[in-house]
Amino acid sequence: MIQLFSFWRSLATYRVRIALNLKGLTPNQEVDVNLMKGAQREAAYRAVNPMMALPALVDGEGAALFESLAIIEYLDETHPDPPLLPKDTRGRARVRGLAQIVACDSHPLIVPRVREYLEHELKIDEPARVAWCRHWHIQALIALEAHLGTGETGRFCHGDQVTIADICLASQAAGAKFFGVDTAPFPKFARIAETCAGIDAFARAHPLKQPGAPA
Ligand SMILES: N[C@@H](CCC(=O)N[C@@H](CS)C(=O)NCC(=O)O)C(=O)O
Repeated sequence: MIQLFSFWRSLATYRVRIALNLKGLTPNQEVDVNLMKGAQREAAYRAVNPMMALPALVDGEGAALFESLAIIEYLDETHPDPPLLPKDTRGRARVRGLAQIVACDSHPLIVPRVREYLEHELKIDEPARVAWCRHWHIQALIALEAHLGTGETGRFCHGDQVTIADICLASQAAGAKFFGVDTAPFPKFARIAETCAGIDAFARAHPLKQPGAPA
């Protein structure tokens, strides 16, 4: 029994949805937590994930798992085929590093709780908030593009197999669209994003394909 707490627009949930699809897993239940209505802060969800952030995943008995990268590595360990990390230690470090640029350095700066704090507590107006989000997106794109310029990059971020780095890259690409960031100046990033978009497991997981997403 797999239960996924999700919201169509959530980029972190998009990452987990891609991993589930790649592993051939379908949640038995998806629980919609409407981030636009602040449902992540209601007591019911706070009891599931005290960080009040999506996603969370319940697998069988026990408490919910939280943090997209931790959930994806859990899925990779419990369902090893296809593997989402390279076999070699250095390769795993590189893939995790690329993934963390997205999930730990860039994405946390643009999530609703940060944007809402900028708006309500610091009284920063909308154009400045948008500039903030775009700035942190672009910083990640600059770093990723440089890393993708090495010989370790192949059809995907690391060689020719999909890894967690590609899952995170896809979420960065979706976020760039949401925030109006042009990825054309980052051709290696854009090429891999396009390759991923052509894979069914990525395409089906896309935020705009989820229930509740705008047409
Ligand atoms: N580092 C977390 C990020 C979780 C996160 O911030 N998720 C966003 C949606 S993508 C969220 O639920 N935000 C709620 C909020 O900011 O109030 C992960 O990768 O799972």
